[in-house]
This record gives sequence, structure tokens and C-alpha cells, in this order.
Amino acid sequence: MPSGEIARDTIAAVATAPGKGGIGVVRVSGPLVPAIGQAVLGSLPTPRHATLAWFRNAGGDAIDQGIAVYFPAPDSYTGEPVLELHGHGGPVVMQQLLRTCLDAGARLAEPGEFTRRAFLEGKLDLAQAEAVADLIDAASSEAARSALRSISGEFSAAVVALLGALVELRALTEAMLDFPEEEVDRLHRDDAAGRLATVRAALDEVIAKSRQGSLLRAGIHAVLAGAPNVGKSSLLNRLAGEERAIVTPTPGTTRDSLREPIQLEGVPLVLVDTAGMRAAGDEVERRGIERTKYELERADLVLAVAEAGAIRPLIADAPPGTARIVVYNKADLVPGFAAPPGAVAVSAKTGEGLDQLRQAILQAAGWSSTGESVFLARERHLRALRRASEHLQAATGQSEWEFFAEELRLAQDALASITGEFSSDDLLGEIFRRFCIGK
Ligand SMILES: Nc1nc2c(ncn2[C@@H]2O[C@H](COP(=O)(O)OP(=O)(O)OP(=O)(O)O)[C@@H](O)[C@H]2O)c(=O)[nH]1
Ligand SMILES: [Mg+2]
Repeated sequence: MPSGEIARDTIAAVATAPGKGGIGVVRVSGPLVPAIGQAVLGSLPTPRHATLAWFRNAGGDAIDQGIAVYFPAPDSYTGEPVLELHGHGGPVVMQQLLRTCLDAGARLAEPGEFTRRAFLEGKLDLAQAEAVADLIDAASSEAARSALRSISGEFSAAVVALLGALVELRALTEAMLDFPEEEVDRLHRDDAAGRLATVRAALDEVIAKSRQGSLLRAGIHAVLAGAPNVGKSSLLNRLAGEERAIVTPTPGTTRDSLREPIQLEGVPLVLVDTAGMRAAGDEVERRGIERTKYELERADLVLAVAEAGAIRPLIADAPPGTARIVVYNKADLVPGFAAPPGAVAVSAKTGEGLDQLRQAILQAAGWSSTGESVFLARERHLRALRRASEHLQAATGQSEWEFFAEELRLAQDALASITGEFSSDDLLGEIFRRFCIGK
């Protein structure tokens, strides 16, 4: 058990979304589950069998008829005894059912408490537990797929493999510190450098996959900006696949920013249409342009739109360093128009060049669809991975074994914080198992 904290009380909650639905589920977990099952159902159902039963309150009145499933410990989601009551999904039925479980001795579960217990009972590690929330929150199919990979432990396995390699290297180094002989020292120095390089390469790979995954979580914030009437709103509509923004031949049509969540190849993207940048005609337009500036400052990616063949300068003030794609729209009006290198020519009217634009957006945002598994890492994971990387880099330049060992330890701590496992006992175990020093 990762923390030694023991959950003794029994928790209950409506597990399905609030509102009306065909089915609603009350979930109960903890030692009182058998007693609560008795009280509500009259008898405990056969473990892991869907059992049709009447649900009754403390007074014996029927609340609903539904399916009850009983999972004895430890083979349940939380690792504790769990009872699921699947009733008709109306708010009144669900509240009465929940009330009955609370009256029978359960307390209301806190948010995420079932998954927290699963972690405490060793059913999931931290990264897996976080992925459960990520799967539920996933905003795109690709994000959901990545979250599922994390739940199944793919991300954790990659982190644990890195930890294993680090622990081995630390064990060798600690042994070195105990036997500081010249001969061994030279041999170990070469070996350690090689091993460290291998770990760093593997860590870099995990970081790359995680960075891609963080795009899936947060989504890419792409802002369409440019002079009035160049076709920004038309492009938004095209990319969104529906008429979301108003389009007219009159410059200054868009007065306010409009956000439209879309997906490109399963990657979530928030497209922001903005008011065209020009000397403002009136107060509303002035405010619109202020908002455009605000959006530009927050953009991950700016789509700077101009008219094909136009000599008008591009206007899109984004902070330096913001990724940017120059888009020449209305290519249909300029036969034979070719965009300069790095820019994309499109026509919101005919649709030409749009696939190329989609690819350019994904690429500029840092997404490469290698088909390889991407880890739906959280900011916390990325920070931990980067911290580990910094310590390994510091270790690389170390000539003193003590400092080398210390950097390895810090890198290990950073990685271990991802899965929430691994204490220093593991290191001791590793040393003893491998060396049996002094017998
Ligand atoms: N021929 C042609 N016309 C286009 C194209 N894209 C947009 N238009 C036309 O250009 C005009 C302006 O389009 P909008 O999408 O409203 O342009 P905008 O940049 O959002 O303009 P503002 O909101 O005023 O800044 C409309 O009449 C569109 O029909 C294109 O690719 N080809
Ligand atoms: Mg517009």
C-alpha cells in the first residue's frame, strides 16, 4: 500500500451523471457493504452476478427495482467490498437510494474518493488513477485512447522501466563508494557513463511522448487574426464544418471573439475567430480589436490570414515565440497563386488547400502523428519528467561519485512521484539483492 493510510469507513455516492437517464447507479464501497446490501436488498447477491432485486428503504418500502452487483474484496474497483445498485436514473430514485445507504451507515463519498481508495489499496498507481479522471474528461477520441493507455499502465510501465534502470545504476554507484579502488573506479566510470546515456535517451523518449499527450489534454489554442475581410470567419466555418461565424462582404463584420472547439485527427483544438485588425471605426470595433490582442497573447498558435496576392502587410501581433502560420486565403481569386515557402494558400470558398492547412496546424502545434503511443501526461508528470532530466544532465557532468549518486537519487525521486511508488527501501533491497556485500 503506497501510503499506509487505511480507509475504514464506508462511502456511497451516485456514480452516474446528475439528471435523468435510463439507468442510474449508486456505488457503495467499504467494510459495511455486506450489511448495507442486506438492509437494502434483503440478502447479499451472488458475487459478481447481475441480480434483479427490489431496493427498499429502512422502513421496508420499495424505492425501485433494479440490478444489484456485489464485488467482495479484493476483486473490486477499490479493492474493498463494493456494491453497485443500478436503478432507474431519475433524481428522486437516486437520492432515495443514496439516502438509504447513508442511513445504513455509509457516508457520502468525496469527489474522486473511490479512485483514491483504489490507489490506497494498490489497485492503481497514481498515474493510472489520474488517467481515470482524464478518460472521463477526454475532449477527443485521441485523448480518450491515450488516457486508456495510461489506465492500462503503459505510461506507468515506461516510468517504472526508467526507475529500474536508475536504481540499478545507483546500486552500482553506492557499491563503488564503499570500494574506492582505482581499478574498479575506471571500469565503473565507463560503465556508468554508458548506462546513464541509455537512461537519458529513454527518458527523452518518454518526455517527447508525454509532451504530445499534454497537447491532447489541454487542446491547442489557435487564433485566426488578420486584416478585416480577409476571410477569417469563413476559414473558421470551413474548419469547424458548420456556419458558426457570420460572414459578410463588409469589412468589420466580426466584432467579438468567437471560440469554436474542433478536432483535427482526434486532437482537440480551440479555434478563435477575432475582429479584423484595423484603425477602429467605432467603440464596439475598438473593443473587439482589444479582445483580438488579448487572444493573441494567449495563443499557442496564430493563423495570420491575408488575401492571396495582396500587398497589404500581415497584421498579427503575437508575443515573439508564438507558433505562427501565414495563410493566404481567397486563392480562388488569383489563378496560379503559389504561397511563399512556409505559408499556406487556401480558399475558404472552394476548400482548396484546407487539408494542407490542417496538417500545418497540427505540425506547428507540435503534433506528429507517428502512430506511436502517446502518453496523456499531465502537467505534473511533465514537470517531474523534466526535473528528472535536469538531474540526469547534472549527473552527466559529475566527476565526484558522491554528487553523481545524489543527482541519480534526485532524478529517481522525481520519477517516483509520478507513480507514487518506490521508497528508499527499494534501493536498499536492490543493493542487497545484487551485491550481498560483507555477507
Ligand atoms: N472568393 C472568395 N471569397 C471569400 C473567401 N473567403 C471569404 N470570402 C469572402 O470574403 C468576405 C469576407 O469574409 P469573412 O469571413 O467575413 O472575413 P473576415 O476576415 O472574418 O472579416 P471581418 O470579420 O470583417 O474581419 C465574404 O464576402 C466572404 O464570402 C475565399 O476563399 N474566396
Ligand atoms: Mg469575421
